[in-house]
Amino acid sequence: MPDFFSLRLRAETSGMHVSGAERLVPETEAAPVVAALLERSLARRAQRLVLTAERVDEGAIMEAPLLPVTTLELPGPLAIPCVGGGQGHGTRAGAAPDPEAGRRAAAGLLAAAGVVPTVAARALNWLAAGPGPGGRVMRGAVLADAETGERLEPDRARGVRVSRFDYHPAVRDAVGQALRKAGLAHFRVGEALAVASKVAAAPGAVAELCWSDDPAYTWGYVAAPVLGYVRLPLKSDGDPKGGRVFFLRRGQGRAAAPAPVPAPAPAPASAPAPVPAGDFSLDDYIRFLAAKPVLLRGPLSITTCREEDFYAGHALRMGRAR
Ligand code: PML
Repeated sequence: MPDFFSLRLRAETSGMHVSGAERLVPETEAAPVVAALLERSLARRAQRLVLTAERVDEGAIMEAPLLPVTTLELPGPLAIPCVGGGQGHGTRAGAAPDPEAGRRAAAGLLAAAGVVPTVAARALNWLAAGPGPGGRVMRGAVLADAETGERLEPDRARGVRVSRFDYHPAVRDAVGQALRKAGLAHFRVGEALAVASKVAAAPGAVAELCWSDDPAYTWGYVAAPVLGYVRLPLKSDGDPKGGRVFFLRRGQGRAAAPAPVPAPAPAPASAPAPVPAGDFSLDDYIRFLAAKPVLLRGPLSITTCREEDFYAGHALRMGRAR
């Protein structure tokens, strides 16, 4: 195997972050991928582009499973029964039937994944109001203790970054095809699924809540090792507030935390097992997200499912507090 390159492109205008891109590719693919990243950023007419290319020893790379994707159908005019992919639903910006129902469902999913319900409610409010100073959106993610809700990111303005990850070259094309076939061709879905899959592979990961700060993109997700990547409408068209919250259970050395709600029985075939919280520090967690090179592998499952069917299928308790 050749060495890999971590490629990171940041686009800025007037000192403000406009967009970013992240790839981890074999050396032989680095040049065309750099060209494609530049082309995409140039099309957005950013004033300043900063490209970082770093050689990564193949031996340092860890493989992690892709989270299974579910688009959750909430009660409302667009509800359809639990079916496989290919519905094309949930991809259009502005297609969100009811973001309030989405946020209620997200709170239930977070609780089922092991986030204390009051912490989940607080996190929904952070993203709704803008989690940064003065209600601004953050470039990186909020980090929250799943038990206490304590905010743990060292820099409240920037948040924590997820970097050095990509789809494994052996599955990248197949993942793209599967997403397109399921009507999930929007670039945000593919990028977010990769972020969420790396985040779920971190030691101590409990769950993630995300919706876009793109005013025209109204879908978001709750992701967790025990749930997979669950898409749902989470905001109204035109709303510029959004971001990510990563919930973690800290390692030994802190007050011991009770086990999370569900013991999925049987575990869904394609969902990866949660990574146990071992003896790791907050620094270890942040370093894993930013620095550990991770390649994500399939198989990728994509389904559309009603909320109650989803819980039944996962043997999880709906919206349960612990
Ligand atoms: C989805 O449609 O699956 C949710 C994507 C969230 C994208 C968040 C972002 O990158 O802005």
